[in-house]
Amino acid sequence: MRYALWNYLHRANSNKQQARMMARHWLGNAWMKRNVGIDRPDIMSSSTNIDYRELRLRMRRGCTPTYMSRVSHCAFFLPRVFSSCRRYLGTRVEERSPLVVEGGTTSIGDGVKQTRELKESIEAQQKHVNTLELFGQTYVRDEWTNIPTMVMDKLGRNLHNQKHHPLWLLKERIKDYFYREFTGRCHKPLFSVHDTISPVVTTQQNFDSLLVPPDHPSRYHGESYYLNAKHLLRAHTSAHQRELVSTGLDAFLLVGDVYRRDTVDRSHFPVFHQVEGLRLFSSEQLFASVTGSGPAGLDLFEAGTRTTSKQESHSLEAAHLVASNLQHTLKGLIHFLFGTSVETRWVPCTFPFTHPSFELEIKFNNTWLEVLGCGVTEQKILHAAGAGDRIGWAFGLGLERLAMVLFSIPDIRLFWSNDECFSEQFKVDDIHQSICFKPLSPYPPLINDLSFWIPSGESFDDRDFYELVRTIAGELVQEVKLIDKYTQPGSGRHSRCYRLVYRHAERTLTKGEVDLVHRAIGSAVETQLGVKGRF
Ligand code: FA5
Ligand code: MG
Repeated sequence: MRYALWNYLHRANSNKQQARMMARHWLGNAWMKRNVGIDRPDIMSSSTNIDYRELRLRMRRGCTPTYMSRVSHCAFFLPRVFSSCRRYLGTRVEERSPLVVEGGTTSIGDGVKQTRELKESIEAQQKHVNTLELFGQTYVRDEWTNIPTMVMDKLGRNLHNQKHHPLWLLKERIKDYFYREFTGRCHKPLFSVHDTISPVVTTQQNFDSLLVPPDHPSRYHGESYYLNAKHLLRAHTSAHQRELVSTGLDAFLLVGDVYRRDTVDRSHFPVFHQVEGLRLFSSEQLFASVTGSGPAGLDLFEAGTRTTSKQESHSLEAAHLVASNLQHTLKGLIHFLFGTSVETRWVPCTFPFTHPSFELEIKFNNTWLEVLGCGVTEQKILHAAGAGDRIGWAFGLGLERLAMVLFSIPDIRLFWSNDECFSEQFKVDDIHQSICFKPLSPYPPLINDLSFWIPSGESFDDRDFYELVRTIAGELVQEVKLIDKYTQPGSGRHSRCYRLVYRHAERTLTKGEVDLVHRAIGSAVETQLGVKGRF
């Protein structure tokens, strides 16, 4: 079937160079090298049509779901192949979102000849239609399921655990700070570290356990990646706070990959990594020995409490001490990582699970970049976790953002790079060795705008558009910006214009390649988001 697709791509494109490039992208470099390193006459047959019999046979014989997602990606451009895929795999290839990966990693069937085998094969196929398999668990799909291949492919990569990856390096430095600074009896580290907890969580863990109200926007379908109505890929590492506290821990760091449907720019990515920190104190510990930060802590605490009228259930004085200790700890961490070379500021904010709450921003390339959120943990959460009347703080920091500042990495997509020029720069013997990232050759951006009408009375969610762009363009798009909004007098319909900056992190893109992807996005917004293109 790959031959058939290659054949189709090659014949459908007058530009052979471009056809090769698309084929490499979708069929994989290794396959291309093996099979079409030099144009093979048997593949480049004289027929201009796909051999559908061959296609059907190969589909039945063992298409893995991942492979099917690639096929359906191609199918975006190849309606005939697409309908054929659908005919044989039913809803495994979704029309609305061609990049959705279905099922686990086993193949569908095995050359079905006998009736019994055929029946089994159909049953197995049906199972894949209705389920998703992740980390050995099966989840029943429903109308909440919305995980695209691009995200699925990143599951299990665990960049934070890959030795010498910049995120691993930063994690190790953060651990080192906590191990050195906070020790208990016999100099044993106070903080335990957990970095292998599965990112699949329940809505109970991600929201309810943290007092996120039922109507809170973070619960919207468009905000997160759901396996089904009850399970999602964690949107923050705070999802595990309650379970870890309830195991009796009172000081821990939790490092993990987190997933969000978010904006597209240099400092946001749908998959990123957070370090969660939490520390609890008994009131004796607190009043006897906690280190605060003097008047600066008081200012911070007061700024935070002014932002909301919520009543604290624990004493203001204790909360004040905890907030000061939190600030002291984080200031120490920033100093440990950066010395005095960065400018920082605290910004009061709100989280349902802490009060008061703050964000820390660092000046990076002349703009303020938010790197973490933190606060005094809501007492209700600690009670529910069985922590009695202890009180404490928690923080959640974005590893990518801190690493960008620390190593001068200009674009968040680079963390996923397989280019050795990138990874080699972080291979150091000592985790504290200073590293200043040398940017890979600066590949030029290609900028294309996209405008469309939204029918009057219809709502339109930017994030659906971002998601669609990511689904089709993958990591070719560096940034999507809304540059114009307009309402037509009379008809009441709205127009929007987005600017798409195409830029590959590791190579120069050609205009032809980008035009093709841009056109595909143009037709997908019409068919999938119900708008009318102005192109
Ligand atoms: C949270 O996720 C809270 N759970 C943090 C927290 C923990 C608060 C404990 C209080 C107590 P927030 O959504 O602000 O907060 O994300 C925390 C950090 O993750 C951000 O400061 C940023 O550094 C990083 N981050 C958030 N979204 C993205 C993204 N799309 N790409 C890269 N990094 C991100
Ligand atoms: Mg934030």
